[in-house]
Amino acid sequence: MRVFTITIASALLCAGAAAAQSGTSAATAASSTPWRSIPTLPSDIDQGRKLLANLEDPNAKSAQKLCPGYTAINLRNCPGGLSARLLLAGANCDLYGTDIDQLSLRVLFGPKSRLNIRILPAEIPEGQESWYDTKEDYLRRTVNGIHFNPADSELDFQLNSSPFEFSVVRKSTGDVLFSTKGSKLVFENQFLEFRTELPEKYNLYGLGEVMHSIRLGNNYNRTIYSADVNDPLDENLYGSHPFYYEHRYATLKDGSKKGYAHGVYLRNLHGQDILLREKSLTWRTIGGMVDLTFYSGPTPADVIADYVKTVGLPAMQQYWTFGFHQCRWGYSNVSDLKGVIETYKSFNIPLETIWTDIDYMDQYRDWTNDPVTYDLEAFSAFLDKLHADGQHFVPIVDAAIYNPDGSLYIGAVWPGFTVFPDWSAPGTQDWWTDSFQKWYNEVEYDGIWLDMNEVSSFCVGSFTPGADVRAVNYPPYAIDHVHDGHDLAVHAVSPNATHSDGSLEYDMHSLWGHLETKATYESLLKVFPGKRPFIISRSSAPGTGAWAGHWGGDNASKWLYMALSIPQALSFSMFGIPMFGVDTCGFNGNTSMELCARWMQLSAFFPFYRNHNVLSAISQEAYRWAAVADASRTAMAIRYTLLPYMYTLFHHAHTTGATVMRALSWEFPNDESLVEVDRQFMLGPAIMVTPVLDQGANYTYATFPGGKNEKWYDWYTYEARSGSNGSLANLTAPLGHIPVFVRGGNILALQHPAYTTAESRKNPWDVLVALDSEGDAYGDLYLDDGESLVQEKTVFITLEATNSLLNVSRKGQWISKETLSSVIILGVSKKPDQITFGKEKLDKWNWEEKSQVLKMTGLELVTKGGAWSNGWELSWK
Ligand SMILES: *[C@@H]1O[C@H](CO)[C@@H](O)[C@H](O)[C@H]1NC(C)=O
Ligand SMILES: *[C@@H]1O[C@H](CO)[C@@H](O)[C@H](O)[C@H]1NC(C)=O
Ligand SMILES: *[C@@H]1O[C@H](CO)[C@@H](O)[C@H](O)[C@H]1NC(C)=O
Ligand SMILES: *[C@@H]1O[C@H](CO)[C@@H](O)[C@H](O)[C@H]1NC(C)=O
Ligand SMILES: *[C@@H]1O[C@H](CO)[C@@H](O)[C@H](O)[C@H]1NC(C)=O
Ligand SMILES: *[C@@H]1O[C@H](CO)[C@@H](O)[C@H](O)[C@H]1NC(C)=O
Ligand SMILES: *[C@@H]1O[C@H](CO)[C@@H](O)[C@H](O)[C@H]1NC(C)=O
Ligand SMILES: *[C@@H]1O[C@H](CO)[C@@H](O)[C@H](O)[C@H]1NC(C)=O
Ligand SMILES: CC(=O)N[C@H]1CO[C@H](CO)[C@@H](O)[C@@H]1O
Repeated sequence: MRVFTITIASALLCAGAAAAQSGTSAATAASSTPWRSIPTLPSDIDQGRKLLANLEDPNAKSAQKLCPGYTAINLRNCPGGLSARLLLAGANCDLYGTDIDQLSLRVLFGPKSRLNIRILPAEIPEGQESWYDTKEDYLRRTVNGIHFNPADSELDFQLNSSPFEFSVVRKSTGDVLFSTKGSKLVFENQFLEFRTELPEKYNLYGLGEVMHSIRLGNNYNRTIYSADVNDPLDENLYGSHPFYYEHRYATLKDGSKKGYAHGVYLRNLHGQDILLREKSLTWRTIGGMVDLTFYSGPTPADVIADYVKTVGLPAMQQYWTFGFHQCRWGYSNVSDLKGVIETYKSFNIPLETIWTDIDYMDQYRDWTNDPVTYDLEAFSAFLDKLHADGQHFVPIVDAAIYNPDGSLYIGAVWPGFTVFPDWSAPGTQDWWTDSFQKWYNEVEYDGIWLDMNEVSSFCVGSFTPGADVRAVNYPPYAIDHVHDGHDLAVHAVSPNATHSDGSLEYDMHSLWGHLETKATYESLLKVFPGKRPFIISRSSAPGTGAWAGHWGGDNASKWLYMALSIPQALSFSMFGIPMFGVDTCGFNGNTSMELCARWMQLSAFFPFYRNHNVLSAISQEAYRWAAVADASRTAMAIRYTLLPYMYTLFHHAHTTGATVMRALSWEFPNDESLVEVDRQFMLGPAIMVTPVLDQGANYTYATFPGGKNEKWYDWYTYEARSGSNGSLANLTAPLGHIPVFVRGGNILALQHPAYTTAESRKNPWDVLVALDSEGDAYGDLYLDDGESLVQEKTVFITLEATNSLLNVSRKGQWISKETLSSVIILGVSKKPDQITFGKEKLDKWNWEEKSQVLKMTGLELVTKGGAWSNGWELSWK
């Protein structure tokens, strides 16, 4: 084995640290630097080194051409799958690291939709385990199927021994889903490469976090490596999600199409490039092992739910978190906050939660309040009033911790010299929890916003030297990182920093935010015993959704970013982080009245709904322009009416991995015309949203999937239209109007909106039945106390309509006392003779021939004990 010597330039000073050292306060240093900017490094930093990413380097050597590949021997069946030994099939190429001579292959099946392939060095020298495999504690394993019989799987694994190649096949169709045929496996200590063939014009989705339209192209490069950067397009951002699904369409005998989707997850968070080419996908990482899991689907919804189950089902959120959140960088004191809250109220625009960015801190240090502008006593009084009004407060917490004595790992972030918690160290969790607990005694926050956790450092820092024979700051293969220049220490903790458990930052980098989120979740469980922690994190990894939501990061106040927020959200649906939203109206730069009005309406249909912007930009609260205020009130009224539906969708996400925001192609998996649709989306199965995304437009184009027999009802007018089968409809949408349609076949339990979510929960109910063309519909409703992690009582209500009968049944003990106000049934083609609720004949109803809407009111009288305290039947015959 060849040993790499590390020849890194001696410790670098960075602008931030130098300023702090020479006595300039950190605050000044920070405000004179653009927000989250990339520091200018000495120009000689890359001297003598390759400046180009390998992907951009025309002279980069090809591992496929130069490396020998492997031969498989000792192939044997073993419990739940098979195993083999792989031997290097020729002389070392040692191209981007040191070739590993012998590998072991383990294939595991089970349950029937999953197949896991693991390849790692046959012998791992002592102390090098963490180079290759990520601890189960940090990132869950996907398959534990030793008791599963591979014959029962929906997938087949096929292997060629010499050269070693493998394929994964869908048994039911014979379709080859993944095949390394014709390519070599390259396995070096700092480089992995494998390639699969793909069908022509493949439809592939996922592989984040990157800003892009939903469908990735057939000639496209993707890099995954967590980074602190301002949402540039097509570059690696804050989170790492090496998961994709592919959607294929088979033509059946009768000429119709049937969709089949499958998923692929690489459980390896090292920096990586993924090369999408006309008929292939090449995966390259700068370390780790091959740990691939295949999910057989066959629908995108099946694939995503299966993937999400393996990485961790999303956290159930508290009810209030679905209210509207206002934030900005630049709320400079408590009276600023009060002013915002009061103004929202005076404009009658619902405000659930006020957030603070780093303004509240004392010299930008975590868990502190500025003694003047956010004086603890005044702030406490402010929070008491806020809570008494049923509203909430969420502050930011940064990753870097101020380090006055400078004894530990040094970086520079807002406070100046900082240290970074090491999640592998034994005392870290207790200290973290203790810090949150002590702070809560002073500041009664309701949730936590985790920022800068990629983990970001404004300078190339110092370190605890680690014994490593790899070139970790300048790995031989340079990923196409958003921060140019090949040095992985730029704008981050240096990859040669050593963790307490002996692992190197190089192998752990993209897990930092994930582990911080987990630690924060544990802390909040102590601060709020028994309650669901509310956390929004910037960095994420597979499974972060089990503890937190995510926001889209530092976007810009541009129309393009509003449009891209939809594919961003859909990607995070795929990644199991449904609690997603973006900085509504835009973060960087000045928004405009029109953009903000459109955006406030669009985000009202995202699970996480927050307006936030940068210090230097103009204020953009919803009341700043009359048209934005109107647009916001309209959209919020719909959102709050739909809160019980949103909450029920989260219950399903939390228990089954179902998505909340959905691409049209997930709901209509056989319709090939939808493969690129990401300017429209669905909220659950019932609601389709088609926003205006272009400046100056007062109309928008919509596809109505499903063909002639599908029914779509306009949310506002109840007017019905059928599916347009691929062709686009031109919808009128002047400022203040966002087109929303209800898909026939769904029943929605709606609650009258109020100023806060708590007040909304006390309002009467309506039921909206949107019949399909057969006259059927289905819906459900989940209710509980809205905050407890473990619920004593819950209720699950099922609403089913068929043959002019609505049958409502309930399971569970939770009682909500609010009565039923009205039932509205859409698609009733003939006037009923009689309407009965249980055994009672109803008088207050109205049917309109033109609209085919049947409306019954005054139902409070027959539901005095609460709309859902008993099952009931309503018939219109
Ligand atoms: C670790 O990397 C830093 C730069 O990020 C460098 O200054 C330092 O010398 C390196 N340490 C070792 C032990 O290589
Ligand atoms: C992707 O990488 C290839 C090199 O493999 C390069 O030639 C091409 O320009 C890159 N494509 C894009 C869209 O950046
Ligand atoms: C709070 O900050 C604002 C500027 O954002 C300033 O105009 C106002 O005077 C400050 N109020 C107090 C009480 O400090
Ligand atoms: C935003 O608007 C303010 C006030 O009009 C102006 O001073 C500032 O230059 C604008 N910023 C940008 C980035 O246009
Ligand atoms: C859509 O139209 C095509 C022909 O234009 C037809 O073959 C197909 O069945 C239609 N799809 C639906 C869902 O109606
Ligand atoms: C859609 O309608 C708008 C007016 O509402 C019109 O300006 C536009 O040209 C229409 N688009 C098409 C393709 O007809
Ligand atoms: C749409 O905008 C056009 C041009 O700005 C205007 O003439 C038209 O009346 C508008 N239509 C609606 C429905 O607002
Ligand atoms: C109503 O639903 C319940 C639960 O599914 C079922 O037991 C009952 O038979 C249904 N009633 C009618 C009239 O369909
Ligand atoms: C495409 C685009 O507008 N990207 C911008 C995103 O925001 C950052 C920071 O404001 C800019 O640097 C990018 O140009």
